[in-house]
Amino acid sequence: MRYYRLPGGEHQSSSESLVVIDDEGDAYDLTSASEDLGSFTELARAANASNQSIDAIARDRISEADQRNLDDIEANALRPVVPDEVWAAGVTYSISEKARKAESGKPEVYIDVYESERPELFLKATPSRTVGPYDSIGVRGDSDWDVPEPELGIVLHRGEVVGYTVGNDVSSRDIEGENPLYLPQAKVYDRCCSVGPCVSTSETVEDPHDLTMSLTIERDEEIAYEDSTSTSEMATSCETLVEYLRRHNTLPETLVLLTGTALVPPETFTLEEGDRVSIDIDNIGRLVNDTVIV
Ligand code: DO4
Ligand code: MG
Repeated sequence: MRYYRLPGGEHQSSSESLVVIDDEGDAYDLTSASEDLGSFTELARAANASNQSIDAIARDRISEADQRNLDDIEANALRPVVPDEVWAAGVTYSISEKARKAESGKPEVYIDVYESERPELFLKATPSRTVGPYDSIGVRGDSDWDVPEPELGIVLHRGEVVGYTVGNDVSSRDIEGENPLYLPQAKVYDRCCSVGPCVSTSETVEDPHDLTMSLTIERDEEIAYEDSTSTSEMATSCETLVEYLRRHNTLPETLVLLTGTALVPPETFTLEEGDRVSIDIDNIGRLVNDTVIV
């Protein structure tokens, strides 16, 4: 099932609601049924405490929940979770390795990491730097070559995989290309990350290594770039990424791990203010953001 965070319903005291779209495609406001289910994190806590799956708890509450209009869900969705930390993996697809080799004066570090067992993992964003659907993603004002990076996001609760979301690891290619040690500046800044529109549980996603992912960038109402690929192209697995992230590293309660970009616009492309970026991943949904210079 797919879980959204929305502004609260008309007759509710809570300012936000946890809304589920069930397997039949109907939407229910779980917070209207139980005030203790105000967010996906609270639902994950309840599942943990009762040793049930997240979807089983939601199914139990649906009969008492108000139905929500499907039309306004994606348009009004907020970040589905507010992750304490967002981490990201790099160079997990062959296309990303090629892009790094082309942009960097030190291509050997990328070839080496692509071929190594240990993945590249980096801290990507904090809650204040992470935006949700239809909010603006940021491009650094001191960078001239910037791209969205569409990535499958793994959602972890207390270190366990509880679902998947869509993520955008917005990045400066020229800052990282100048020197790999500038990676944190190429990756971490205001509005550098977007997640949403929902969390889709592992049962709904089925195989995270077999999902079609598409990227569309619109400029002045025309398509400036579009392409699609599959997560089956990933050279590592989600399990391996999670296993390395957890090593000697106590994870916060809610964390999103982005699994690396599989789509890279041509070298002549750079994001501009006003560009609309849409990322679709099968069985999850579409994450849409406009672009601002920060
Ligand atoms: O090594 C740089 C990061 C690459 C990255 O973010 C990606 O492959 O998605
Ligand atoms: Mg990336």
